[in-house]
Amino acid sequence: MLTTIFFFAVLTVGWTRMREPSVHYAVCNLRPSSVLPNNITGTIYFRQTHGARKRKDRYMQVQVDVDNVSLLDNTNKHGFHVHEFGDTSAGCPSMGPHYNPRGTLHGDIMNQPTDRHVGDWGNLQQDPVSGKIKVYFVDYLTKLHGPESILGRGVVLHAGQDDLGVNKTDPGSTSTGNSGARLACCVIARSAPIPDDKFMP
Ligand SMILES: [Cu+2]
Ligand SMILES: [Zn+2]
Repeated sequence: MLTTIFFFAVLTVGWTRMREPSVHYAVCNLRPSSVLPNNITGTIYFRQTHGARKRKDRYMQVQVDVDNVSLLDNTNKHGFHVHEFGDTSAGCPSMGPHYNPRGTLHGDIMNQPTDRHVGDWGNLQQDPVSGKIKVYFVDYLTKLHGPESILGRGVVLHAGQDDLGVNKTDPGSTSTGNSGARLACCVIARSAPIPDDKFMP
């Protein structure tokens, strides 16, 4: 009898836990690539509610705050992606190719999962006068939990504009969006809860 009660107690607690949404936080401290010196500094904040009831509430929220982006591209746009490795041993090139757990081609953040990499975040627009990038966006595909979690992987800010993979006959376009050199990068790390006011939707 006692065993039965215990069994159901464990089951009930387990079930409640499974249904409880959990909020995951991460940060990434952007620094210049050692192989392409510049003065970029910045922080990227991540928040995601795992198990939220509404689909939209499960999207990953990303706040990007970057300073001192030099004007290396006349469009003022910079490709921005998750790369496979959180490794900066030999500068940002050590982060390897785009994180691509599904074996798909490069694309835009707005594309279907079959037509983009998991961490394809398109372009960030810099302010041409101040050299700052201050952007908030959400992504339905990237995750801070589960088998495709981006924790421990790399984020790269590129010198050039991402062509979003539109030129299907160009291997550069379908792998990296021809985004050019890696200006700055950082490793995505689990963090303590981030205050709401850091996120500016
Ligand atoms: Cu990239
Ligand atoms: Zn990509």
